[in-house]
Amino acid sequence: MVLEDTARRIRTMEIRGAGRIARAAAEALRDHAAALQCTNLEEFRQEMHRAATILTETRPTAVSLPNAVRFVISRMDASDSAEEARTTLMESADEFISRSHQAVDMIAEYGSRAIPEDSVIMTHCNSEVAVATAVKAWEKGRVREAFATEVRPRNQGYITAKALGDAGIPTNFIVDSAARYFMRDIDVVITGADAVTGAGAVVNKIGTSQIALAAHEARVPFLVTTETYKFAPGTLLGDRIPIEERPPGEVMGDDITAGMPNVRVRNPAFDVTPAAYVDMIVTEAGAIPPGMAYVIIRDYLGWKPDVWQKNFLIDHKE
Ligand code: RI2
Repeated sequence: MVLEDTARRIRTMEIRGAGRIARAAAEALRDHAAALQCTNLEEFRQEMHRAATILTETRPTAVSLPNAVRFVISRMDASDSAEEARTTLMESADEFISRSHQAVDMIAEYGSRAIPEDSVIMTHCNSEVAVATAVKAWEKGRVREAFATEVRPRNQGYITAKALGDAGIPTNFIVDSAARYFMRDIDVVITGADAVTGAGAVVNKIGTSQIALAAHEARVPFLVTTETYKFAPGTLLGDRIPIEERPPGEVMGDDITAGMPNVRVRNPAFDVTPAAYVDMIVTEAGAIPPGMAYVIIRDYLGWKPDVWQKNFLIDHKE
């Protein structure tokens, strides 16, 4: 029940944000394992793999989700009994959740140092780690003002504007299409990420790449804040990050579209910002140029070129 409920809440975006959905999935796997009345190891493993699939199929783009699920379930494969597998899995889930929280704090600290004194910052969508970085920089007296975009169609910018305002930061709330207009006033753009490819391209909320382009044109540094578990090992095998396209009803009411038979509403939730428009990626492993994405995948996601394959259960290095 907890499992299906978490899957539903991730799908409907009641739980959203790449880091939060990863932790919610880890928690759901842990609680599912705890509640499972099963003493047969093989049955236990099969059921947990089924649960993992239900969770990873909820949203296709955020790589944090499959990476979290793999982290949580991979270690149980070495267990000799269902009980051992259950304990290992539950410990792994707790470890993932605690490392994830620590990573946010570390990124906020490193990212805040990268923000110049007296900065006006701009952010897009609602990223836990980008907001944490902005607030940390504000507490250090490095931020003067913030701009938060609206983020049509789901309006996650409301959450960001409220969080920044509640932290005391004078915050300007703007429609997405005003980003370039205000870019001349901005000292640094900070966003989160749903996925980072081996080539250092950043997949994030739709509209991010336009803002990156405007920042590039205006010579404004573009910072991405992201935990290492949002890097995508599969991209080193040539896999592409699927871009989720959400229901048209999020953009335009079905009653309106019904009267426009030749109009098709498109609603991609994410876009890809090429590495060339990203100045720095701030992770818990340090602030790196996008060209070092491969190193993160190799050193933090257990990349083993000779054995890794699409469905191989990766594990974070100790
Ligand atoms: P954190 C969100 O996706 C946004 O694109 C945001 O930038 C990204 O996840 C990362 O969020 P959605 O779930 O992990 O709103 O930094 O579609 O919170």
